[in-house]
Amino acid sequence: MAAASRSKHHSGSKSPVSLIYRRKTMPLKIFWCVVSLLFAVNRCFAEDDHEMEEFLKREFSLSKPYQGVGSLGSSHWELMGDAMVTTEQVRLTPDMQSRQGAVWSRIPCHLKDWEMQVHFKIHGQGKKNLNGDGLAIWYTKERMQKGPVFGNMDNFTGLGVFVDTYPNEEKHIERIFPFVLAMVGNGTVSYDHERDGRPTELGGCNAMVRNLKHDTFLFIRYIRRRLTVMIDIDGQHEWRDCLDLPGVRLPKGYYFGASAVTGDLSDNHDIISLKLYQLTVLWSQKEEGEEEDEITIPSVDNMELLRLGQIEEGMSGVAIFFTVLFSLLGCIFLVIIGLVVYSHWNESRRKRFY
Ligand SMILES: [Ca+2]
Repeated sequence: MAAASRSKHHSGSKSPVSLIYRRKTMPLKIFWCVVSLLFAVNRCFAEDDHEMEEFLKREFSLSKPYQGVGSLGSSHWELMGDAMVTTEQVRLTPDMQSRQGAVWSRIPCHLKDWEMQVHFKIHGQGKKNLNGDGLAIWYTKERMQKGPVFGNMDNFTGLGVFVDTYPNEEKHIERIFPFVLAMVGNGTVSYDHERDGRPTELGGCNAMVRNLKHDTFLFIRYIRRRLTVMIDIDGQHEWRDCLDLPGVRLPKGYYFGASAVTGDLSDNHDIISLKLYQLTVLWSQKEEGEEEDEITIPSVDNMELLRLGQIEEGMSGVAIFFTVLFSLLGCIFLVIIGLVVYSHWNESRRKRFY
């Protein structure tokens, strides 16, 4: 199936925004190659500058005129909650209190390397910080679930990238909202809404995305287990770095989706398009070898938070050891007490006899 769809979408579907991004970074890369040549010869060649091509995958993309979106059986995308399709956008929530909506891909994605470009718009009547709550882009095992994480379920399995427009935590030092934040869940990690997800964040950046006249974009790239999030919100057609993290392990076969929620405060949360590009990159033999151990649970290298489950397992092992140890000591103590009492009783009995 993958080979067929690849050839089908090869023709003329290159990602213009990514090409701009690549052009911008290329001189910098050449500069660093020259610098690194002076210090370490193989650095330049070892870095990840593989030839890369990208192709739009229509089955995972959502764009005007949103043909058949939300209707039964005829679209690759399914709506839920308060989400609505108009000619201009998929409106996840209107600018009204207590709404939640989502749009989910019906097809699991088995691409190894991909890039998602999100054209979105957040706008409403609320003045600064009197609006909420934000929207989320998902790549998860679960789909079509209602819940508290920007309209999606908590304890999700996979990747969530959030555009959080309301600061729930009062004392946000050095953090300006709206804030873009990424999180990977393994099914047991909870999103802390009251703290705007800070305990579980992989990183992020502030992004003044509300009520803008120009187009706003979010870019999520997953390539050779490296997660990169960028934003284009200034109307300059330039990608700004938001997050760049290696060692992010996401299983294949998850679903793309977008969701949003409003509470006491509200906003229109609109998706204008979701464009998914397949990236064809060379993997080194070592990476290919690692890939053979199929990833089944999402994880992030060197991220203790996501290993809570494992730590707990380790702790319970230690706990079992101490429980056994103290039980044994307790038994020995009781035996000694018993012997002492018995010998005392024996002695007093002998005294009574004489
Ligand atoms: Ca928030």
